[in-house]
Amino acid sequence: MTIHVTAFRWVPPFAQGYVKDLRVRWALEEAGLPYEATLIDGDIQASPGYRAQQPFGQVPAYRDDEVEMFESGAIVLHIAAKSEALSPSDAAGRARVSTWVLAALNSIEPYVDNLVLLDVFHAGEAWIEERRPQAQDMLNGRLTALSAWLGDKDYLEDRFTAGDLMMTTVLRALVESGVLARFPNLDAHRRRCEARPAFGRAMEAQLQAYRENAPA
Ligand SMILES: N[C@@H](CCC(=O)N[C@@H](CS)C(=O)NCC(=O)O)C(=O)O
Repeated sequence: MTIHVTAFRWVPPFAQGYVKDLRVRWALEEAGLPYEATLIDGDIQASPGYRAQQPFGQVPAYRDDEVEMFESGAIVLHIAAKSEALSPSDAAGRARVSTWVLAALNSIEPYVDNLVLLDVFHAGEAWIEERRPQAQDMLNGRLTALSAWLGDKDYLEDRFTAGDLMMTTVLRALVESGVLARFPNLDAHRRRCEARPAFGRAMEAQLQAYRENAPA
């Protein structure tokens, strides 16, 4: 089976290591499935051909011998269905994996983005200082609940799954702000997951493309 994943040829340093093809690369590494990355730029993003594959012109898009997909969460769940490394094979276990992947994307990521994107896209604008406390409070509520669920467990369920993978990719956006450090068990979970060799290989593959295609 040949697997193709789209990724950016290059992004500015602040985004390097955070572009969402990382989720798919990581899942494929955990599953032991080789893949080819198709590197794209702004022209390709805007092209009708790419929009036919990814309507919003974003990365990642995914293709294998059977399916064509976009949305990192959907892609990771597709890969998880192929690999015990990412999901138990029984219906009850699979349901928990889907639940946590969706929880990461739907119940946590919007609150992370509300806070983090203030400084990414609106740095220096006066209104963000009025908005920040509210965004911080809403995020704190979600992280407090997630932290209570995790407790002293190593993973969100009784083993590593695609749910932990997705949650890690969401939570790691909070490291630089210092927010995650206020939730030691969530930060430890993030570190535990990032220490997995498959994460390291995925990260290196993303960064290698940027090194090779850095603007002169
Ligand atoms: N919900 C999408 C979001 C994908 C996404 O935000 N991709 C970003 C990179 S991390 C992108 O392609 N941004 C460029 C753009 O939106 O034009 C997913 O999870 O796949």
